[in-house]
Amino acid sequence: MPPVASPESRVLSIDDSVLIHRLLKAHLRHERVELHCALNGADGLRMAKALNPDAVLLDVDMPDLDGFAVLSALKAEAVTQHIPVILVSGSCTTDDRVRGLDLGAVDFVVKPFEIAELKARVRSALRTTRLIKLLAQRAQIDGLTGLWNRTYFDERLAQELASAERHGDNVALVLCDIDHFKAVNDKFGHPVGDLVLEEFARVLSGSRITDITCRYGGEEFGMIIPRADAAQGAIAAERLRAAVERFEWPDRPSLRVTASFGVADRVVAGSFVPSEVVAAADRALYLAKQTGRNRVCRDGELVTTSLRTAG
Ligand code: GH3
Ligand code: MG
Ligand code: MG
Repeated sequence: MPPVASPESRVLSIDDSVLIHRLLKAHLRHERVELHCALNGADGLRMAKALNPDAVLLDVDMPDLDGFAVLSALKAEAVTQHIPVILVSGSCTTDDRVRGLDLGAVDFVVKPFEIAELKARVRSALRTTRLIKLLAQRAQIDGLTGLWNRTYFDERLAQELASAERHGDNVALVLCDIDHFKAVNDKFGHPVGDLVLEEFARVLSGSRITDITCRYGGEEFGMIIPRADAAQGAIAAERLRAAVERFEWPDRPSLRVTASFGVADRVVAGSFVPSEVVAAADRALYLAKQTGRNRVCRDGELVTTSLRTAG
């Protein structure tokens, strides 16, 4: 299941004044904020990229790289462009404020500042970040089941395969499709079909925490298992197949749901290309469907099947 966001926020202060850093450290101590400090623009940029802070407090008047230059650089990079930046300046001319806000700062504070006001502005910037993160996460979560969605699946599979290529690891992929699901909708109605999908997703996500379970689309699901081969993937798939088959559906004693599973890994697929690994797992899934459903197939052969449907 998608993770819950961490409660602690990271704030990066970029200021050439050690005094300002000391003041912030003292006053942000009780704000559930992890404060990081950089004494010049170049270090600040490096730290912003490495730390991915939730907000940046940026001094305008610094030697070498000034606050406006740092702000422009932060906004030009994909990894840092969404971090809200509060400019802190000794000058309060309208021109400076307009320039800062036009460059993408969310706020502008004039030195010497009231600490209570600065804290309120930091809290406001952090609320913006939390909202952006929440929206970004929602865009990757399937609304019905709460599992990761297809967008996330595609991104994550590409990442895991790239990482496997760098480290010489394997990656297993399990594709799973509910058997005769159209008949469940036809017999019990679409709302019951939806409940089955929700419950089915709960059974699937009961597997190990390192497995990445996604709704691939409709009544199809995908599970990415990093650093595992197809044989290990097939064991995980068989556990899920049996759990689904055993499941007693609340209030629907006549309902029986089964699913078919296809397993591959990047070695079997002979490729680190996501679409080729998906195609290999899909071929195995097709075989599971063709040979009777409610079974696990891998590398063009049947691995396991239910005692109830065997033969
Ligand atoms: P097979 O064993 O060959 O997979 O048969 P099937 O009936 O499961 O496959 P088919 O592709 O013919 O039908 C899939 C059905 O899944 C049709 C579609 O209406 C239903 N479905 C897809 N998404 C949803 C959903 O979000 N909710 C509900 N209730 N049904 C859905
Ligand atoms: Mg299907
Ligand atoms: Mg199906």
